[in-house]
Amino acid sequence: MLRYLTAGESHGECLVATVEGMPAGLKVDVESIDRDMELRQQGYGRGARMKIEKDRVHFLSGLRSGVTIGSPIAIQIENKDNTIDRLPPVFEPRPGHADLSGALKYGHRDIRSVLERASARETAARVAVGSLAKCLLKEFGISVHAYVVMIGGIWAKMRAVSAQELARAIGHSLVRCPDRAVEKKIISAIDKAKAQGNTLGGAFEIRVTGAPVGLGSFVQWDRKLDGRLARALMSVQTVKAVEMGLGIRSSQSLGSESHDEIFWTKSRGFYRKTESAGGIEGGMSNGEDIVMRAYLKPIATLKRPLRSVDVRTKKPVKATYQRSDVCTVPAASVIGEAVVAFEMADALCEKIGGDSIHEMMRNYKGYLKQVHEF
Ligand code: EPS
Repeated sequence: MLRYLTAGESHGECLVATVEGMPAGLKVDVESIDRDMELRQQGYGRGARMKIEKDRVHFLSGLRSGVTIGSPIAIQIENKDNTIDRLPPVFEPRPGHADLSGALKYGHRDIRSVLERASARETAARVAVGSLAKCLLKEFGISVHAYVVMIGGIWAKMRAVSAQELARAIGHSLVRCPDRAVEKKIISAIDKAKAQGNTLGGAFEIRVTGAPVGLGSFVQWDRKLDGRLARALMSVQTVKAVEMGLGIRSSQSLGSESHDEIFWTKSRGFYRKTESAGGIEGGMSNGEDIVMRAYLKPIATLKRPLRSVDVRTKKPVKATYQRSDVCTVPAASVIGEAVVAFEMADALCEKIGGDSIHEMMRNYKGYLKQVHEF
């Protein structure tokens, strides 16, 4: 089993993550992890904090000469803005943020003790962990790509392209959207929201390629792969809905239009020509691409704040504002990619087991042979 925890406050000393269960013998591509860290900081619509930070991973344990040894891996990310003890208290909760429920739950009169941990800065640690998981997936030919499909109600037109082409298109986009034609419209929508002191949400899609059939299981609710992926995505700050495949459209269609018919050829084995299920049936990967979408609300910190109540005086006030991003959908897609990569790596470890890459690879080849000879 692969598992991880993160710790750290937005303006504390640093963020840390501990990962357990990573097999021995995995060469960790620190450069690619740092590239993901950098990507999480980017995207049109990011705010002033991202100009201060330069997120990079520092491995504290679990590696020797850049290779995993099977022991827990600890990762640290420095906070340059580590002013937590000098920052003013906050008494005006933001509608849509963790502020009020967190303050009531933990008995914090000063909301800063909530917002410091609830902040999406925590996702830097999750990207580090997910990007590490991508190194493992890569060994088995599995890749995960996330890209923006909508911001502020402006939808991209998606067409089927190869994973490499997709990665190239996203790399060239300021909003990580493969449809260059809508990019300008999205950018002016972000500019408009910014000028109005507002924020924008949106949606991103994630595509996993190369996953073998049979990850996850139908036999118990908490082993279902779609449930695990949805939980991971839903736990990302601002995500308010998750869709597997064409889940929403299917709910409005006939059964005959909603399912992916099954075909077989000697070279491909079993396959589907459509993607309604998003590559998961009965809580298991079916060997096709896994496709899902996450929908994000606009972030809750508004320059033109909404109405709130002072937690001390109970009098009406405007919600707190110090600084904020206007749109974090491109950054959230990087985070979504990371959390999905981690769940896929966990499901892979569960299926083929092993304490070392060598052992996992042997099991993997045996399993693929079994599937091929079915
Ligand atoms: C973030 C750091 C935060 C915010 C943002 C995400 O920095 P600060 O609070 O110092 O400006 O930019 O946090 C939120 C969107 C939020 O709701 O808390 C980061 O590193 O991603």
